[in-house]
Amino acid sequence: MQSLESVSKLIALVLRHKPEALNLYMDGHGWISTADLIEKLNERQPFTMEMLEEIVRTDNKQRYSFNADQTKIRANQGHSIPVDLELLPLEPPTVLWHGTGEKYVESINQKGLLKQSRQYVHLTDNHDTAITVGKRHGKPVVYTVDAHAMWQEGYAFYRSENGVWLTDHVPVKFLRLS
Ligand code: HQG
Repeated sequence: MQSLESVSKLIALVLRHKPEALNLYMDGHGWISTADLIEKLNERQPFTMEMLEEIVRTDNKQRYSFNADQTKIRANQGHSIPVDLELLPLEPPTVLWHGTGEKYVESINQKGLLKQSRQYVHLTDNHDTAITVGKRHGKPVVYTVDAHAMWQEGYAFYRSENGVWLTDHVPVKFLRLS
């Protein structure tokens, strides 16, 4: 039997990037029917609501949320497909951080932080988290983002259900290598 961790990876793929991988319908707010998801996963290996609840409850980044009656499930952030998570603009902390790979520094220093394939640029209020995220891309480097100045100039920030800060683009003038 596959581990819950590998099922979780598949769920992340489906809920963030590719609902069609399991032939599932996603609504405009990123929700997928819980019953349909369980049915599709159960076609591959025995899979129950209890297992899904455990994945959602124990996920180390709290990547997923159920709606109130648990009939629907969605990813809290990280989408590459356009979904409206109904997040409200929120004043950010004075500084935020972005961890990335050293190999991207030259390009980031020219163009600022771009969202690339995702819906937003992902920022964190935790420096250690930024280092961990950066390690996913090779030798890590961390940028400090002058979020306060951006907010004052009218840039919108959002915070996902699991505490990730999101924005559309961080121009170079708000970035400092830390
Ligand atoms: C880089 C994980 C060149 C950017 C994490 C990043 C996060 C540029 C990469 C979430 C650039 C995109 C997202 C530019 C940005 N030139 N490279 N101008 N601007 N980049 O994976 O932020 O574990 O799409 O620095 O915790 O690394 O999946 O974004 O290195 O919250 O739940 O382009 O994914 O969460 O990479 O990670 P990604 P990310 P999960």
